Amino acid sequence: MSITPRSALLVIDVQNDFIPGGQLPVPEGDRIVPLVNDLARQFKQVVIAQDWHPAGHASFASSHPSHKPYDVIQLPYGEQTLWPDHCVQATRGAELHPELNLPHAQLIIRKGCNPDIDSYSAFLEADRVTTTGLAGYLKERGIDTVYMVGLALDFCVMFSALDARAAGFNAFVVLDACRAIDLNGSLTAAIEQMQVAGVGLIHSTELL
Ligand code: VGL
Ligand code: ZN
Repeated sequence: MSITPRSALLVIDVQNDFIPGGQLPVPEGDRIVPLVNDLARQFKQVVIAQDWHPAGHASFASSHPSHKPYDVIQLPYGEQTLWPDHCVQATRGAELHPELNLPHAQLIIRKGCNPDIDSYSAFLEADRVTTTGLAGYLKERGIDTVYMVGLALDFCVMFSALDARAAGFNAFVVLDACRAIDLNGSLTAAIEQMQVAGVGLIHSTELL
């Protein structure tokens, strides 16, 4: 596989709250940053996804007084894992990691902005109907292949990869440029689901 002018890199949720010390830390989340920067230099087209919730978001355990973080509840669109408050719009925790170096990224797509609906995927909200517009943006630019890196592998990266495939793109996840939350077997399940969907699981050495 090789990067072409029709390839884009999607850098997913490399934000302070997902880094150790943040509100919803992904173990070793900070370790991917130098590799993400190196990979990004290989791409002309770089898109950044940013988890960007209003205060009181439906995915926050604090919005459901009888529940605690990591409980799973039923919302109108289906099952929702409840999280600690994280990536609240315009807070320090929502900012991109300070060492992320992506000066040539042309689009930052913010997701999870609807107070009632979560959005792990950078393409489709959790109601599975509302789009972020990202597929249209990429298609209008002639992109046919999307490479994904970032956090968390078993949530936002996986759902973005599945939706990239569903939208007709070739999709690759660069595993060593991701880290997982791994909640109740979510990492194993994510790998399986991506394989079934035809998402290529690759190592950064295949691109560098
Ligand atoms: C994420 C949980 C809640 C992610 C975002 O970026 O994987 N996970 N919001
Ligand atoms: Zn979130």
